[in-house]
Amino acid sequence: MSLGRLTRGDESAPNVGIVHLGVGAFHRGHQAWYTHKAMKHSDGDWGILGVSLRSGKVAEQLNPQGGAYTLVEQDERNISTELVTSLTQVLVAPNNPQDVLDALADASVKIVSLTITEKGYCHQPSDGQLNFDSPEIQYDLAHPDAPVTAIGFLVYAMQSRIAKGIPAFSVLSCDNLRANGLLLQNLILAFAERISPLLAEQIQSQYTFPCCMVDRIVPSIDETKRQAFCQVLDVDDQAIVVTEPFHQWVIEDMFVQGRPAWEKVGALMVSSVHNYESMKLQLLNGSHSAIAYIGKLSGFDTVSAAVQHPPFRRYLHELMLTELLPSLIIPPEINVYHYCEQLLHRFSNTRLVHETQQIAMDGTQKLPQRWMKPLTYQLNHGLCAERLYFAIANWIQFSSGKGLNGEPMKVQDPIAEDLSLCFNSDVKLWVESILALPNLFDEAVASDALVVESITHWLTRLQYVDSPMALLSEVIAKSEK
Ligand code: NAI
Ligand code: CS2
Repeated sequence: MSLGRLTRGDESAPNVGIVHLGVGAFHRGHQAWYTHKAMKHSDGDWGILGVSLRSGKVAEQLNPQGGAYTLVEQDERNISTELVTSLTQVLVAPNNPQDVLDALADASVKIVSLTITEKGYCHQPSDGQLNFDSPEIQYDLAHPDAPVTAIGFLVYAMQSRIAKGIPAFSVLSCDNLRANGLLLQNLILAFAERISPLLAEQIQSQYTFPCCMVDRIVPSIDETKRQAFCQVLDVDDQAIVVTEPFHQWVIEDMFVQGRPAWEKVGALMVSSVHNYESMKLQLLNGSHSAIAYIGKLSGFDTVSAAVQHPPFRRYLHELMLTELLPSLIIPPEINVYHYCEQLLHRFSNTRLVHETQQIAMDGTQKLPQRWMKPLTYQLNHGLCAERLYFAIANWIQFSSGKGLNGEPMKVQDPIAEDLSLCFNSDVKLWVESILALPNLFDEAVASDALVVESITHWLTRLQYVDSPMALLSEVIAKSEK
């Protein structure tokens, strides 16, 4: 018998106070869930109107359900489910951009949040500047009535609000980017400046862009797993998300028209998020990327399978403590050794099918903020960076599109073609051309002889083994010299 479709039940939709761009798995597993709980705790008109800037799929999943979906929290010991009702509806921007501009310009909107992936910001990863060469940015500069990027939508909506005298909203980036709010503010101002310097000034003086650190592992879910959960729940939920019990949200408290009572349901409101964010980006995301590339080349499809391997676990633990940690200032209330242990525990959660392929995606957008600062710091302080060089060598091998035994690797990256063109049977030339790719590595790092030599060493060694795991003892031995 087919299952009935999930609905909101007796709950009416809340009034909208937030527009969210990019209603992917993460938004549903994190901010929409926090906002749902905050409204249950303290009321408030903080319903979320979702916007997809890409496909209509998520709208087809959520709209027939009145925006409601089930959040499943799962680890080896516990499983719990919760109906989340903070989302009201999802608009699909390519179908009707004007509707999205109108929604953003509506006076009821006090916050616009985003999870559009790193590449959705159209910036240069090395220096955070807006990429004016991006065809989408050029398109948006010429099409104020039908933009396609988040930057275009936000600036034109702000322009319309300012013209109509509607008060500003706050813009909350929830993507894994360093100083995400500041970065987005600079991109918005650079775009607005091209329209008119006055507009840029008005935006700068009226709108705020709090930075925040977001953390919760929310893998994408495949159809088989979704259907299995639906059978257990006895309802057809097309928008289900499966996540871990852990969740963290640290937010700079600078909202121009108020915010949900997120602090009542576990979020930490602070004046500066910098140290939390660097800690998470380097220790969690930095390790995650190492797991993704080394794991993919070793034939591990999931994070939990890769970290079960004891020598790899040791490598990760040492990577965190000796190479990713020294450049960090850890917030005083956090025991970083416990934090790292907890990360390994979270990565081991076999109930989350977190594919190494998902994390390996968009490496050129992710690695500059995950590996570059610790690498530069280790170099400048004469500290060991061997495990990072090894991880970079694995990323370069993965990015060629071929594994160690010639098996295909699926490279999903905005510059996938450039990456594969860098391949050279002379390994040193291969490394040099990767390091010379524009807007990726710091120049000082890319031209450092030790960096080139060390990555070349590991990439060469990879050519002689079937799996990177065969080199872990060498990596550890070389690190201890
Ligand atoms: P997802 O694949 O489920 O959703 C991605 C969303 O971004 C979709 O709405 C898609 O339409 C949109 N998008 C993709 N490319 C875009 C572009 N060029 N311009 C505009 N929108 C675009 O991914 P998920 O899991 O929701 O993750 C999204 C982001 O959230 C990540 O990239 C990361 O920055 C952040 N995040 C994710 C976590 C996770 O565990 N999934 C945890 C912490 C942060
Ligand atoms: C992951 C993150 O996909 C990735 O690159 O490293 O999305 C990770 O799951 C989250 O940041 C956890 O908070």
